[in-house]
Amino acid sequence: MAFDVEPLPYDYNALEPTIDEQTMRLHHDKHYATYVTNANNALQSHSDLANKSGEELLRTINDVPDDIRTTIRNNAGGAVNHAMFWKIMAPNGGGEPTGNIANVINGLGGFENFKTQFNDAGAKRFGSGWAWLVRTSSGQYQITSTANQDSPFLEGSYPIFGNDVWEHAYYLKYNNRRPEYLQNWWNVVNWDEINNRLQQAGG
Ligand code: MN3
Repeated sequence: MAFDVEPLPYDYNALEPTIDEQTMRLHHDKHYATYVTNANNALQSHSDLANKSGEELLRTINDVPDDIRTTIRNNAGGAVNHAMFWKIMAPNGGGEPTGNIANVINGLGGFENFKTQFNDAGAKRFGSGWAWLVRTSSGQYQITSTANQDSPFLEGSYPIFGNDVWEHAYYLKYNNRRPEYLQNWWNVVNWDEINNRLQQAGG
């Protein structure tokens, strides 16, 4: 399949003051768009992979030919991760979790405890990567983190939601203060979309 640059579901400045307009413009139009372009370029020479979705490509990464495997891991990963990221944020987001995700989070020790653990996973990710809540193939919910653009799909887990802790996600506004970004990010979390993803994950 060819990846599309999915438009932001809100204006570039809609997540202010949590995430500034310039960061959103660069992050969406440059960083994300480049992952999409690179993934599509790699797939051009492999028409046999044309029917696979991004999720399928990542779930079956070992079936992707050697010459493009790393490119797909990084760039299909980047395309899929960011397509999720834009949607799980919203201008009127934040607040306490609602619906089924509230039950999952309560099962993991409650929202305050959950935020602390999730932020810790993001803060301790050395270099670039993501913090995640995943549903494993055996139906367990876990807070994890991955390096680079590695997707939980690579390990057979479903990414319920994740936060991007690459410097490009926060550096213009927060500089080196990643923990402050992680803390503020909860103000723009879109629980409705996260509940949609939880359902897709089978939870
Ligand atoms: Mn990013």
